[in-house]
Amino acid sequence: MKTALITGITGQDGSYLTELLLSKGYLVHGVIRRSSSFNTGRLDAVYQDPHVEAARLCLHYGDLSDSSMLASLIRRIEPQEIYHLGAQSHVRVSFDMPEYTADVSGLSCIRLLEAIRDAKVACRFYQASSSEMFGSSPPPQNENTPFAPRSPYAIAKLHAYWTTLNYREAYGMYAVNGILFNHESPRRGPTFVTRKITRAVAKIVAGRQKHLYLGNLDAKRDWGYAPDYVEAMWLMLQQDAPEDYVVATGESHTVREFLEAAFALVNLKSEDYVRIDPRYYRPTEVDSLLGDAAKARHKLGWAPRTTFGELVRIMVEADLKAEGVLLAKG
Ligand code: NAP
Ligand code: G4F
Repeated sequence: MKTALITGITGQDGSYLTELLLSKGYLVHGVIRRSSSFNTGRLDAVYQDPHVEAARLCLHYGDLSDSSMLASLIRRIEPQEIYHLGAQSHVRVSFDMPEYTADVSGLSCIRLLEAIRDAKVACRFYQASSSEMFGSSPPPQNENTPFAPRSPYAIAKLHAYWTTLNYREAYGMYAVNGILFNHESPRRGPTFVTRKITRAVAKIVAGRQKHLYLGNLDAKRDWGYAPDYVEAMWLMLQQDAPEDYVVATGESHTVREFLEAAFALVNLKSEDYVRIDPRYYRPTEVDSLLGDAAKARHKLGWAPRTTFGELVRIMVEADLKAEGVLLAKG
């Protein structure tokens, strides 16, 4: 049985990756933050009572700012694979908390890589890098596109990106960057734009919300489906040699297009409900992301399985269900 450690296990990607690894027979360890309320909701479907001897999901309290905790955990569980998904992952929030973001989304990568070196374990390492690092570089973006970061979040992620590459070159470690473009799902955090839209659609239909306040509707994103993307993460750690990969759909849409598609599913017009609130503008915006995932397709055999239209429908339907409303078929 292989052992994996996931940071950010309670997040969107962490929960889907946990399901994937458990289905492949892994023993999965995850780092969770101590919180005054439960933060394991996304893991409910796979949660296992730690008192059961054969439990294959083990959760450990910790924080990405705490090197000694991370190091002792790695020494104790000796994972063969580490998926470093934990981060302060909200771009707009990174302008409000730049130092914290640099620490948790940037320096945490060094903490983990140093812990692996120190423990002398043969461990493969995945760094959750981001298309946000491409910033103002014009689309399409691939592994050779220059980085031009536009947010403290992107700068933090670049620190981690270069650290991963440096540890691979300097110490011969199997350490890779997955440069993932935006990926969404019904488990997406509610303050990211897609989920904010689909939740609002459902609440408007249910009569519980009147308006939806948004920022820049002209930004373009390459949106995929999170369960498809965690498969690419796993594939990256199963190769003969460590390399970095872009993961994307190769299709780009504006926020306005996502908005119109979501409202159209319930036969409403977005302009009747949407209001623009400048508080959601960013001091510097990433205007256009469109990924070229040819390398992942050829070398990993990976391809997205879910279209833009299917993604919008999956998310709207899930939020309608949560509000107790069913969407008519067709
Ligand atoms: P997410 O839903 O925001 O999850 C982030 C995870 O990190 C959560 O489990 C969170 O714990 C944990 N975390 C945050 N601060 C922490 C800290 N100080 N110590 C320990 N854990 C901490 O993010 P996601 O969408 O799953 O994304 C996963 C990773 O991929 C992130 O690194 C993100 O930056 C990166 N990424 C995401 C996308 C995307 O489109 N989703 C694209 C490219 C890269 P709580 O649950 O307690 O908050
Ligand atoms: O959904 P968003 O907040 O995602 P963003 O900034 O692209 O970042 C996400 O994808 C990155 C990959 O490129 C990840 F690394 C990162 O962790 C995160 O998962 O915003 C998407 C677009 C932006 O252009 C934003 O300005 O939507 C625009 N937007 C318009 N109104 C809004 C809103 N974004 C948010 N969050 N909230 C709004 O009201």
